[in-house]
Amino acid sequence: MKRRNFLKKASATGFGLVAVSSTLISCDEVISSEKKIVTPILQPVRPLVIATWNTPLAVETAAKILQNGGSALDAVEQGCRVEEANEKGQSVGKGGLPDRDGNVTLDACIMDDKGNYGAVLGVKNIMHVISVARKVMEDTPHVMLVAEGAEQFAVSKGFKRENLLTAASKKKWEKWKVKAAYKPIINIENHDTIGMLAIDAKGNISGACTTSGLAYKLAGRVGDSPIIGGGLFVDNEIGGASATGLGEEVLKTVGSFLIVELMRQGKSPQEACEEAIGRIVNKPGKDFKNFQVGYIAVNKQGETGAYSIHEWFSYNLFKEGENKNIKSDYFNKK
Ligand code: SD4
Repeated sequence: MKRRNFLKKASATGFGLVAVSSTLISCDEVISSEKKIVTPILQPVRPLVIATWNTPLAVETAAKILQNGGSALDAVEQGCRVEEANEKGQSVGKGGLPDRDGNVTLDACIMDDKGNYGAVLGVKNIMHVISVARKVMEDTPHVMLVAEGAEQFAVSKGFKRENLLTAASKKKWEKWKVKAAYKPIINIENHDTIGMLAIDAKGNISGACTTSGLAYKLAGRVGDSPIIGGGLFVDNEIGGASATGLGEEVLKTVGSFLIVELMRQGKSPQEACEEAIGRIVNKPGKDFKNFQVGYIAVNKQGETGAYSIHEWFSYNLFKEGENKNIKSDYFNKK
């Protein structure tokens, strides 16, 4: 079969070659002459990094690791550390906004290409919680540690205790305290909670997610970010997904797991993200005007997707040597 005919036939039979960002490397040799079954061989796009919000430095850091032959796991850990150390970002790491009592508590999780997972929840005084989550995954038989136990574990592994409340975040909290209205409304326009997914040169996928959670949350509140299947899920056979926004809504729909399972059933990352947002906004009577949720996803071929409830969600994508911030498509077009 000639290549042109093959392409015509492939799109007519729903192979969707146009939408696939992978490179077609061969076609003739995979056409069985007896059954005429066409199986395009696609070369996945790699290395690749995708991360929530405007996080160019974090993505660049991860991309450099991958370009030097590093693993997706190292890439997502090191990428997330950039945002944890960025004091200007007020929803992650040092400089994160505190809970209503003035304590900065961090949540993080990491998942590798073998399906291993580690997380820490509600940790005070430790900046690089993503690395603590990795230690939980690699050095303990457990998957989650919380609060004081997680902090003690971190210290036992050589992490330094430090004050995470910066002067700028303290000032904002003090201003909030004047009225202390407990309305955990998530800012729709901009955040820096980082969920990151990467594919390395071997084609393996890993993911990580780190946050200080909702500003002025009740002490002890934990959102989706450190919860497997909520803020993050990776299945190396299929792809990965990560979430940002109002964690309660992500958790109620097990958003990241849902996206990966939808991709397993044949949906593209974009279609899967859109359906996951649909599960939130299409609940009868759901008033989604005042909260944001955004998803990113990647599949094994390196196709990516992103979708949010409202405008202004963006993500950074490193692909084919370029690192770009891209505005996500969204549901609430009015
Ligand atoms: C949470 N999903 O704790 C996080 C918040 C977030 O940018 O994404 N903020 O619910």
